[in-house]
Amino acid sequence: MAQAAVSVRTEGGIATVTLSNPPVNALNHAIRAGLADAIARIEADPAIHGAVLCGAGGSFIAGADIREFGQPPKDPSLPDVVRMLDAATKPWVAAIEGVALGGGLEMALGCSHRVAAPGAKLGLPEVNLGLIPGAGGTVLLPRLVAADKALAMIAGGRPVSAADAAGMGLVDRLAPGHVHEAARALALEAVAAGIPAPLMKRTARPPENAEAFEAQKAGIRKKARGQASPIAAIEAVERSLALDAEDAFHTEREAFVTLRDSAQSAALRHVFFAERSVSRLDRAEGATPRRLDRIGVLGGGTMGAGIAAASLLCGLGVTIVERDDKQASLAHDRILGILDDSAGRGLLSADARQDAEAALTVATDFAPLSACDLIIEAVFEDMDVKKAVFAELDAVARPDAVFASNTSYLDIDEIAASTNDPSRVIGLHFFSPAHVMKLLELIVTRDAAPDALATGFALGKRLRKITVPAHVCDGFIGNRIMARYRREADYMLEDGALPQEIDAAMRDFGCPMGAFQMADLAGLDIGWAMRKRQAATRDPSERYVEIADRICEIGRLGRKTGRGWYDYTQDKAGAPDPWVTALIEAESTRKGITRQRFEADRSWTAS
Ligand code: 3H9
Repeated sequence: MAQAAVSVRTEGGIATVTLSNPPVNALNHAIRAGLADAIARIEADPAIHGAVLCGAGGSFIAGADIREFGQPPKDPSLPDVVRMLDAATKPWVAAIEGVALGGGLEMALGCSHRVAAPGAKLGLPEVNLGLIPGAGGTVLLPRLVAADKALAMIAGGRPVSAADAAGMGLVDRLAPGHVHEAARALALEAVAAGIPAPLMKRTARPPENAEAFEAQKAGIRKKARGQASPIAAIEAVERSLALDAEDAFHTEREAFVTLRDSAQSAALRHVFFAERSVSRLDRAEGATPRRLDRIGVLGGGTMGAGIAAASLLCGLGVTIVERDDKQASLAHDRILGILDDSAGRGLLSADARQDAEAALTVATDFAPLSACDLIIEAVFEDMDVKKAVFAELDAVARPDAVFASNTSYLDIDEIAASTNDPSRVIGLHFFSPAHVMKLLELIVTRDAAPDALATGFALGKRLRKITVPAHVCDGFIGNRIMARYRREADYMLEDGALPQEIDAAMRDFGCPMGAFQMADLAGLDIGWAMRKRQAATRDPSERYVEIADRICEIGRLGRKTGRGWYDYTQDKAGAPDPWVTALIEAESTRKGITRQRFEADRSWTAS
């Protein structure tokens, strides 16, 4: 029988209120109504002295039910329920395990106390959906923790660990054992000791360092790149500090509703569901992924090293194979460079950095790959080279190991057919830099076994990537989209624009980098090889821009060679290069094109 949306069980004067809405206990109308009813009943019942609030299924609450946004509102609203909790005269202890996100954390803030399991994550990720918290998060959090900590959570959207939450005072107690029991014990203590003043009756806590707080806000504004919600988050926290709680609560709600009804939030909510619906494939449905502890990577160039680092960063063991000692040493340095960079950015603790290095094996022969569960080749983009590599793999790999090709364009069915067992061959197409980019294309080969495909999805999940299945075809999905988009950018080059102008317009629009910067980062050789392959079948009447080929022909292959569309020899970020400008202008002249001026279109900023 399905569990009720809200169930209440009372023992020894303490009620345990459990919310259930699988899979993540999103706060839909049934939950809100049931909880409002439970709060009122508990307030009125003299036999109940306190309550524990928990989520069913091993996790607290992932937030408001995003599917309900855009539908006519139904009372009680989430802010109403949070206010009821905040005003309760009896102790309410939130028992947090799994996640307490968005409206889920706001519920926990409404409670008088919070207990968290060590693995729990607490956050206000609304900003990622183009929103700010709308049930009191911007009012209650800065009344519990220092304003700079609150702003980081509200405008950054990234959840914090239970330990960090305890450190800042967001969580009263960590519960290494049974979180519900620990919450119950705290509720009993609070019955005796009394509860603290409701957050709505408190004043906001100033930042620990006023100057650093201003710098923090400036950093958030700079990173927002046209997105409205981080700016709205700063404004909401500023109002929370300046106004009394009641006024701040009302203005937060108004700002939330404006953002909720905006095109940006609608688009980001669409992306949220699209990213989840895309990682599905009937052929892998119900299949159990194979073991995934150690990944083999063939080739330690930009891509291979990136894949290895991405895997190490997510706790997997990695064996990387290069053709000789010199290349192996370069691959090793590249991987450690990425780990150090991640540690430097605070994404990896010193201990985790050491563990990751210890989990790395670098080899110059295939024998150590026999210990790997999944082996990804990232060698030179050439069919014969890839087939030779897979033939060698057949001889050393375990029979249940999955083989994956990271090819960008080659026919993986043909590669698979050259192996002893094509059912274990899939494609895993990473995007550069592989430890950063979230997209992973899972190429569904003709004969792939369902559990080999499920293993590909499992790896994507482990690496925290969005795994998109694609069938075997030239360029799969991402690169086919890229090819069209680059074609238009190349036409613009010949017609009058310069790479730095196009890239600047794209960055202004909100892209992290422009098309030419991105090409330099990924390396220009793969696209060049693809264009050479397509040359024989290209329609001669189709417009073809040769500028990129001219650049590659003299060995400018992007960042890795110091020069590409930009010059990286003096400026690490890449400087516009007069040589490239002269080449582009010469190509326009050669084709008899009168160069025109392009302006960045800023009309989109108005919507
Ligand atoms: C908010 O709270 C606003 C308030 O401040 C104010 C309101 C007035 N709603 O990601 P997964 C679904 S805004 C509805 O694959 P995981 C998801 O679509 C909200 N559905 O699992 C998927 O469905 P399906 C603030 C949701 O284990 C299934 O659950 N909260 C919601 O990798 C499993 O999800 C957030 O932004 C939701 N809120 O990750 C948190 N959340 O199976 C958003 C999930 O049909 N959620 N679903 O495809 C997450 O970050 C992750 O889903 C979570 C689990 C970490 C919870």
